[in-house]
Amino acid sequence: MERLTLDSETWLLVLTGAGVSAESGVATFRGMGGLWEDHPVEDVASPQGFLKDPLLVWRFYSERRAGAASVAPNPGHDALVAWERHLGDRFLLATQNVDGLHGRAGSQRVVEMHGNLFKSRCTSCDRAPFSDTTVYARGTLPLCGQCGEMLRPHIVWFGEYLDPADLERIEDFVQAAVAKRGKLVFLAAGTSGAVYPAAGLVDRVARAGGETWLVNLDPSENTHRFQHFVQGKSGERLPALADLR
Ligand code: BJW
Ligand code: ZN
Repeated sequence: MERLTLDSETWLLVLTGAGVSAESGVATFRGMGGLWEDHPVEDVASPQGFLKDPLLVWRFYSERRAGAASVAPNPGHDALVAWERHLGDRFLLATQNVDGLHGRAGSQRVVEMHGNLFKSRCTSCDRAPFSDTTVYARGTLPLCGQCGEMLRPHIVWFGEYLDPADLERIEDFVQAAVAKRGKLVFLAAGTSGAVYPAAGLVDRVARAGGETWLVNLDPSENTHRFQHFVQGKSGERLPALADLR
């Protein structure tokens, strides 16, 4: 297997997707076959779907809260923690996962691009997103304690903008690596490369002159845009991939 050297010149940007949590027992997104209980995923993960049937959407997210609370990080998550300890501020983890497993494993420099399953926010007032682990009973519509309007999961749905501050943090990292003349490396793991803007990060780093790696079970939609492809399970491949110097 090819190995990735992480030395004192390396600036490493990692992007993770659902595949990294698969070995923890969290269903991958496209692994659900694009359906949840016969509903197209776009119906339960879009603002239109929420307006149409908020109870259905809350049932979907409550079920996923219940599922994600009972799982634990796997060796893939742990490997990323070790790399971060080695590289410090020359490491950044951008995750599309909303399950919070990277934080639970011990990762600290994490950008949760698509939000967090264990947070909610108000659909109406200026109350900040807050921690919410509640698994709401079927038929319960949670309301804001401040204004009485509906709460919603703190998740980035299809057609919604990612938090510009999150995208800026990723862009700042790339620019800092270039400015410091570091060796910029991008590694994506466990992601189908189908959803933007995350799927475009490989091109951003390539344009900046960085080296690009993909660790994935199957070839992804954008495999050809990576210089190195390591096929396999992230829980097995990541712990063996890096040479820490
Ligand atoms: C393993 C493994 C193991 C298995 N080890 N590997 C540019 C071009 C075209 C379209 C767009 C574009 N820019 C924006 C869009 C629209 C849209 C989009 O990308 N659509 C595409 C489907 C074409 N993007 C958006 O709407 C984004 N918003 C935005 O850009 O706003 C501005 C804008 C709006 C409209 C138009 C234009 C601009 C928001 C995207 C939000 C995504 N949200 C979701 C759902 C909510 C979260 C939730 O409920 O969980 O986030 S979608 C879903 O996909 C989820 C995931 O985070 C995301 C990515 O999925 P991921 O992680 O890649 O998982 P899978 O299941 O797809 O793949 C798993 C992979 O792992 C597989 O390859 C397996 O082989 C592998 N695997 N086991 C290693 N053990
Ligand atoms: Zn409110």
